[in-house]
Order: sequence, then structure tokens, then C-alpha cells
Amino acid sequence: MAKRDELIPLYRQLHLIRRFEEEAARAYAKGRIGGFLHLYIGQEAVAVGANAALRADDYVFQTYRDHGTALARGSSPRACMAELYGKDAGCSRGLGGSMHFFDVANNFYGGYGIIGGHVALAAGAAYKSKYAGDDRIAMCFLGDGATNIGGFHEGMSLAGLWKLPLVVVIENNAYAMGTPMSRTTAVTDFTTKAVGYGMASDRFDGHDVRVVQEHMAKAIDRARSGGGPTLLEVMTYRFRGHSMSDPGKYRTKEELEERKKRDPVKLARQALLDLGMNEEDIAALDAEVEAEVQDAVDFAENAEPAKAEAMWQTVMAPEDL
Ligand SMILES: Cc1ncc(C[n+]2csc(CCOP(=O)(O)OP(=O)(O)O)c2C)c(N)n1
Ligand SMILES: [Mg+2]
Repeated sequence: MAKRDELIPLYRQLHLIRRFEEEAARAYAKGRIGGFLHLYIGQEAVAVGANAALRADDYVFQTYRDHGTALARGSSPRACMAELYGKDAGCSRGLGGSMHFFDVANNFYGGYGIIGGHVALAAGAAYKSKYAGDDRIAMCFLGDGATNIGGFHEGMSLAGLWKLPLVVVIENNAYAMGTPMSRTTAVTDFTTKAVGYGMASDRFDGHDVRVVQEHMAKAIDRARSGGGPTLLEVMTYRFRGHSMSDPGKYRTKEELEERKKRDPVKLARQALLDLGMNEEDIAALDAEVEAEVQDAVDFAENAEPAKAEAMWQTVMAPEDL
């Protein structure tokens, strides 16, 4: 029973992220959302499993594929959808869009377009924790393609040297845009990179949310208890293109279909059934999620556009900060 009760909110989050992004894709195709839109569909168990192991006051950083992480952290679907629509009620006041979600209240610190550059920022947050003597840890998500930028190595180097409470999570979805890992990286196992920085590491499958939660918890405990940083490589896959404009010609239909057999939302749903939850109760949960996503779309459609003055208010720190 306990296992089932623990899985229900995780399934709900997985399903919410999936449905949120499916509706975002639809709105994008209708021209309601401008700019870029990078979907997390297929990778949801990474963000949800991680969040289940984190504390609400831990610091979380992500690259531009950030919707799932923000929603898992607890950002409201309304504020997230409004951000995609470029509305003032968005989590970045409509100024950031898809790539730049930010939600201080939920300790979600972005949303960055410069891939890998944010590892140094996350190391900074972890340094703050150590310096202040609090026990908040920092978690930084990045893609397989982002490990070759300077910021990644700078952040890793200081984290290892100063034994910072940092967990660096490489979401290895096998591609950087259309480029397979074999063409970007000389090693096949990212955890070997941890050795050079004196960091612990772990590598695991990212499709079963419970497996993710379990492995994340170990790394988080290590960071929180003064054991230093960890590099995690989570094996995952994105079911959609890199962005909405990617026809995905670099992979075969067969590869995609094979990978979809390990859909994290379906796996969690099946696990609930195996744990004795009945179809009707799951359908009721799905209906709740459906209403929440529809409400977010309606809210975003009707919200006020981003305001020019917000740009000035957010460039300079307010005097009372
Ligand atoms: C410093 C930098 N160089 C190049 C780019 C262009 N770019 C955008 S996404 C991307 C690939 C990222 O792949 P990965 O890190 O594996 O993330 P994924 O899209 O698979 O989630 C690149 C090279 C960028 N945003 N920043
Ligand atoms: Mg990738």
C-alpha cells in the first residue's frame, strides 16, 4: 500500500508534464506560442524522480529543456503555460519563454540557453550552502552535448576541489540536436569524467521513476552529509525532435518505436496497475490532470501580454532587495 501511495503523486506529475507539453506543442503549431519550444517528452521520469528525492529548499538548475523540471519542482502549470505564451503572468513575466523558466519560490533557478555554462552557477549555489553552513544541496541538469563546454569543467573542478554539495545530472538522451554522442565525445561512459575531478559517480536507467528516485537519493544524501559532489549519468531518450522545427532525420522510425516501449508515463501507469490500483481510479486522476492543463491553456490564452516596463524592472535589482 505504501508503495502505491508513494507512486501515485509521481505518476500524476509525470502525466501532468506529458499533457502540459502535448498542449504546448499544439498551441505552438497554431502559432499561439512564438520563439523556440524544446519538449521534454520521454525524459519526464528524470525530473520527477529527482524532485521526489530533493527537498523543497534545494537549488535546482536546468538547461533550456526546462518545462518538466519546473513543473516537477512545483511551478504552477498556469505560470508555465503563460510563460510559453509570452504573458506577464508567466514564471519569467513572459520575457524568457520556453528556454528561460525561473521560479525562486520553488527554488528553480532556470532555464539556461548556453548549454553547460550553468554548471558553474550551480557550483556557486552549492558553495553558498557550504559557506553559510546550511544543508541545502544544489542539483544541476544538463544534456550529453553540454559536457564539452568550459563551464562544465570549471564547475566540476571547483565542486570536486571544495567538496561542494552538488549533484550534476547528465541526461543522456543519445543526441545533441541531431548529433549522436559518438560524434561529440571521446568516451562512451560519462561517469569516467568524474574521476578527473575526484568526484563520486553513478549511471542508471532513467525511464522508471522509482529507480531514478532511489539513485538520486543516494547522491543527494552524500552531498547533504558532507560527502561531496556526485556526477550522475541518466540514460534517457526524447520522443520528439530537438525542437519543434526538427524533423528528426538522424534517427530511424524503428529506433524511435523501440525506445517508446519504455515510455516513463506508461511504465508508471502499469506499475500502479500492478500494485493493485484500478483503471477507474487512474482515469479519475488523469481527468484531474486534464482539467489542470486545460485551465493552464485558458489562463495563458486570456492573460495580459508581457510588459515592456518589466524588462527594466528585471535588469536592475530592486532597491529593497
Ligand atoms: C554554448 C552553446 N553552444 C552551442 C549551443 C547550440 N545548441 C543548442 S542545443 C545544443 C545541443 C545540446 O544537446 P544536449 O546537451 O545533449 O541536450 P538535449 O537537447 O539533448 O537535451 C546545442 C549545441 C548552445 N545553446 N550553447
Ligand atoms: Mg542530448
